[in-house]
Amino acid sequence: MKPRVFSGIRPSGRLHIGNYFGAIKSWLKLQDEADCIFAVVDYHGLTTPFDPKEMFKEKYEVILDYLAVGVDPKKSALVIQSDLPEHTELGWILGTITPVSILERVPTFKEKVAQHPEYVNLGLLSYPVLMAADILIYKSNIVPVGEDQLPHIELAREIAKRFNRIFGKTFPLPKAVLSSGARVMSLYDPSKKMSKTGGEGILLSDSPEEIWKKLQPAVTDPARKRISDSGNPDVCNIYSLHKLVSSADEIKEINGNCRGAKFGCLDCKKILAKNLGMEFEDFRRKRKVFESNPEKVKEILKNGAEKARELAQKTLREVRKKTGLDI
Ligand code: AQP
Repeated sequence: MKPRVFSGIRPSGRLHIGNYFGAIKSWLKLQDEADCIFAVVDYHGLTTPFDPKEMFKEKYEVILDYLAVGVDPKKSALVIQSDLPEHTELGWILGTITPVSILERVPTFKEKVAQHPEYVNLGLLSYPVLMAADILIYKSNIVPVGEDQLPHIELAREIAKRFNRIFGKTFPLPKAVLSSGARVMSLYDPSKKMSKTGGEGILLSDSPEEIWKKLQPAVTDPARKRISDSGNPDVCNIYSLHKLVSSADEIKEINGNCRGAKFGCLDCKKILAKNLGMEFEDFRRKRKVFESNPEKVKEILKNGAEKARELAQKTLREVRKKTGLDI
C-alpha cells in the first residue's frame, strides 16, 4: 500500500516562496509516490484575526495557487477543511485526551498570544489538536511541512500514541518530512520566517516587477555598508534565497563577488529577482488558466471532498466504536 500524505495551508493570503520551498515542493514530489490529500485549512484560519468578507475569496486563491504550482487533481485529493466536518468531530474527541498544559507550551501558541494579545481564543489553543485530527482522520503516515510546524507534528504523534494506548491501536504515527527550504526567512527581518500575514513575502504570483520592488529594500549582510566592503554570504538572507533558485555556477560566482567586494548587494538582488521571476513564470501562466475556469476548480474540489470523505468517515466510524460512542 502507498503511504498516505496529508498537508494543509491556512487561507491567510496567496502562497509565498516560503510555503513553496518549505512545504509544497515536497508535496509535488510525494504525489508521484504516495496517496496525497492537500487541504486549505480554513477552520485554522479563524483562529487569528481575519476579515469574513475576504475569507471565501482567500480560500479560492490558495486553491488556484495549489493547482497552478502543480498539485495534480488526478493524483491528489484537493480539499477545503470545512467541507469535511469529520475533521472537527475527531478534533473534539482528540481534545478530550490532550492535556491543556501541553498545548499552553506550544511555541506557535505563545507567538500568536504575543502577536495578538486581544485575540487569545480557545481555537488558537486547540489549533494543534485540530491539526492532529486533520492528519489522523486520514491515517496519514507522512506530513510534508516547513520547520515551524515540527512541534505540531510531534504533538500529533503524542496524541496518536495516547489514543492508541487508551482505546487500542488505531492510528499510525505520522512523520514530518522537511524539504531543502524548510525555513525561508523574512526579507526585512531575517530573524523571523517569511509569512503570509506579514505581507512582505514574495508571492508565487508576483510579477517580476513586484519581486524586484520587494527585493530592493531587503536586508543583506548587516556589516556590509558599501560596495568596497567585503561581504559575508553566510549571514546574508539574499544568498540563502539564491541557494533555492540560482544555478551552482551562479552561486559560486555570487559568493566570490560578494566576498571579493566585486559587486554590490543590488547587483546580487538583480540576479535573484531574475531567477525568481523565471522560476514562477510557468506558475503565473497556469494560474490565469485556472482563474478563468471556476467551474473546473469547483469540480476538482467536489471530487477531492468525495474521496477524502470516504476515508474520513471510515476512520470516524472506527473511532466512535473504540470510544464507545457507537456499538
Ligand atoms: N517561511 C517559511 N519557510 C518554510 N516553510 C514555511 N511555511 C510557512 N512559512 C514558511 C510552511 O508552509 C506551510 C503553510 O503554513 P501556514 O499556512 O502557516 O503559512 P504562513 O505563510 O506561515 O501563513 P500565516 O497565516 O502568515 O501564518 P503565520 O502567522 O503562522 O506565519 C506549512 O507547512 C509551513 O511550515
